[in-house]
Amino acid sequence: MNNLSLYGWNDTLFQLKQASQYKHLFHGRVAAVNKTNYEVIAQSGRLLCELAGNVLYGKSAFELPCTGDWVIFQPFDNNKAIIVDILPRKHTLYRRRSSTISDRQAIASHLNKAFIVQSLDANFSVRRTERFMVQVVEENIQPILVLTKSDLEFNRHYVEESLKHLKDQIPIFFTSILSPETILPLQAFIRPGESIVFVGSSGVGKSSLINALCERTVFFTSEISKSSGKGRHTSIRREMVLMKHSGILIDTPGVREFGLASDNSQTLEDIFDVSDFAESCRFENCMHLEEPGCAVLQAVNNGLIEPQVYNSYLKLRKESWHFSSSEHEKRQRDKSFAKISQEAKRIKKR
Ligand SMILES: Nc1nc2c(ncn2[C@@H]2O[C@H](COP(=O)(O)OP(=O)(O)O)[C@@H](O)[C@H]2O)c(=O)[nH]1
Ligand SMILES: [Mg+2]
Ligand SMILES: [Zn+2]
Repeated sequence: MNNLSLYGWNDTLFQLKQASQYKHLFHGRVAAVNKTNYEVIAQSGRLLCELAGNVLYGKSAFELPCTGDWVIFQPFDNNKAIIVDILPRKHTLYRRRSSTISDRQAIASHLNKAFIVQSLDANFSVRRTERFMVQVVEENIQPILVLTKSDLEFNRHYVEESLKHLKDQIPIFFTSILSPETILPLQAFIRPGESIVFVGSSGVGKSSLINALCERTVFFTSEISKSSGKGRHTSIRREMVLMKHSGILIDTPGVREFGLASDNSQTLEDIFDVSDFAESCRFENCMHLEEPGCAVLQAVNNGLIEPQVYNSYLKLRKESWHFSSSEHEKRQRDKSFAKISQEAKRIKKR
């Protein structure tokens, strides 16, 4: 028997369930997504589930269950069930599906925190931290930067200097799986019932960190190849585990590219501290590019915003605009297509 409140079940979710036509059935949380089925943690245990037709065909790919989703199911056999409904998603981490312009891909949902994991060797990158932060903050998930392998040689001064424009917005932890005292503060930072997703490149130590936090081996870790310095891909799916009764940890395989699936310029202004200056721009709709009286440009010229930070802001803003306008266009297209097919049905009936 599982106590689902350990897995994050709460009153808000209970209320959401009441709105479903299937509210009299059981609920559970998706722990892993396999090629042809879903592993769901329910009160009765771990179930293998498939999707009911109405769920499968009534939705876009990004709306199908992802790890962390709460679902309602109809059991049909020992440990087997059919998912008939998905509770509305909150705090979901999306990314842009690679090699598409505006397709979202859901990574995990119902999240409280996101651990952005980077190793203190060659992997450390402020630009990548900013990119993850935009996507995480957009969904009101708290971002945390975890810098791993602190037992290796690294330049602490350089690391701290390059993060100084972010330090008020993201807690930073230095960890090493070789020193338990660096793991304890992170463990204490995770509150009971909270869900945390781990994101970052392959080989940075996400799975090792989860094992250290859980104080047991829940995930395989990879050996670093001596020639390339890179880890092999060992995690191939997103999977949720329970940390010693106090938090839900979701491992993800490293992605080579993390394209923004964001459509809110305010998030970007806030992360990059542009909003403080933007209030003083002469024009209310200032784009901070070359307008006269732009307080943001002035801050760049005065050295209050570093040029590389400003450039990073522009780059991510462009990407996010591109995504949201393409997504908007696609939605309009889908709408007019739905209209045409309805019209066609009506004509047929006549
Ligand atoms: N020196 C050192 N190596 C680590 C640390 N954490 C992980 N590693 C090693 O880094 C490699 C990749 O770790 P893994 O957890 O599989 O990375 P993942 O791909 O992000 O899940 C493994 O060989 C780990 O032993 C650390 O804190 N210090
Ligand atoms: Mg891994
Ligand atoms: Zn401006």
